[in-house]
Amino acid sequence: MEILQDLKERGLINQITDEEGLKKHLEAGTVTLYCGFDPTADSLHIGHLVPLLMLKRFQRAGHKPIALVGGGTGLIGDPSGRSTERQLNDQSIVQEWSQKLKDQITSILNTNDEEEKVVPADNFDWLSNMSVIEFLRDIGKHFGVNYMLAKDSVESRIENGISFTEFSYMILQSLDFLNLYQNQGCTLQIGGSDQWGNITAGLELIRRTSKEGEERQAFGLTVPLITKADGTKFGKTAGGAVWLDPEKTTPYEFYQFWINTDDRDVIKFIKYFTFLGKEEILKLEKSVETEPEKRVAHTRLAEEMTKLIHGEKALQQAQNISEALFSGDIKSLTGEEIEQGFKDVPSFTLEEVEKGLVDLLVEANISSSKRQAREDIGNGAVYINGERQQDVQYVLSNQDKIDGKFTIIRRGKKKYFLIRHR
Ligand code: 545
Repeated sequence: MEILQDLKERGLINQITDEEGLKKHLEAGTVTLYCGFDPTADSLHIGHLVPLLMLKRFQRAGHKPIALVGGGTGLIGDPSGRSTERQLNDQSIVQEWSQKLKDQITSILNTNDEEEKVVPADNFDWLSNMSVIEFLRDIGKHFGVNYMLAKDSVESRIENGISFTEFSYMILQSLDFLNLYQNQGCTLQIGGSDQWGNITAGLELIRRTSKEGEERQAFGLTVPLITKADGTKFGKTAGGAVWLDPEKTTPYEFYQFWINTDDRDVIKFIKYFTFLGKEEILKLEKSVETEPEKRVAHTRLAEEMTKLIHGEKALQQAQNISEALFSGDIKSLTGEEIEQGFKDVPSFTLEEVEKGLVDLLVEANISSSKRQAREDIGNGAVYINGERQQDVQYVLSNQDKIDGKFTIIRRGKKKYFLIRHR
């Protein structure tokens, strides 16, 4: 199917600078396009995924994507979508984060050997070498201050203040577009709707720097802001953002995030985030209507996303953990899975090899006193690795250790505690 048509049907298009022109341009041959990511954090989160995966959609349609990391612009700070001035980060931090983003982006985009590899570009390479004379003489001259003041990103900041540094940001992003246009034949920039002003500024620069009689054609396309049926912000959980870095958001948490999607949003998210085709999506849509209790669409969304970002093995583990927590059959889990699944439960490090259960419950703060501990055990409220233990004399030993490292204690229906063994 034609790429723009597919994107439209998925609800992925917010604005295009010249839709008819872009359509023709895409039909005429391979188009080189780009999207930029500034190193303002050490990882992307799921809010950045839609434009990132958009690069992949274009790639699958035969076009050539460039992922740009803003090693240069990350030192300046984009005012777009922000109500206050950014705090500048040290150069060493920005460099470190740039590398992390590059690794993350390449690992997500380069999953299939058959597709051409996406190599990240870094605007530090050309911005850091530019002289201030060249910047003001050759580039700055093409930007009217009134034009810049009228941009949303600037206009909305006039009242509270904006530094010359952030005010100038759009010129740098424009310079990138011009540079990629001239050196790599890049004719399309994509981004979130907050990037519209920067993208169109770049198109303006490309036009203004063309030679007499030279026909220049370039385009901009933005993806919509993701909204949720309940009106809350997309991509946030009680624990904060949902990161793509497994050290920051475990694959299990990541999987759970998608599983917990509101019924009213699940099909929209499948269209936004997965590569599933029309037919399949239609079937899933039916299942939401006819058998919502089965949560077929939610499960599929969580599977597709976890596999895409973390790989097959991590998905398997996330499923094992979810299954074990649901059934209470903890014993079947590996140490690695335990670590992930019980990351946020209270934990206690046990030094002794053997320990009476009553003492353990008190020392680990699971029961409030010895008397309470005996009562809890007697009542059948205490479980070791998913199995009820009603013997108040019970002594915890090596055989209760999972992978030689962990014991899971549960009190009541779902209060879990992690015992770590030395
Ligand atoms: C820099 C130089 C360019 C082109 C683009 C840029 C970056 C752009 C920007 N983009 C956002 C961003 O967020 C931080 C990501 C890493 C932690 O600020 N000026 O860098 C987001 N972008 C993706 C989408 C966005 C945007 O990376 O465009 O809309 C979020 O969905 O906010 O030459």
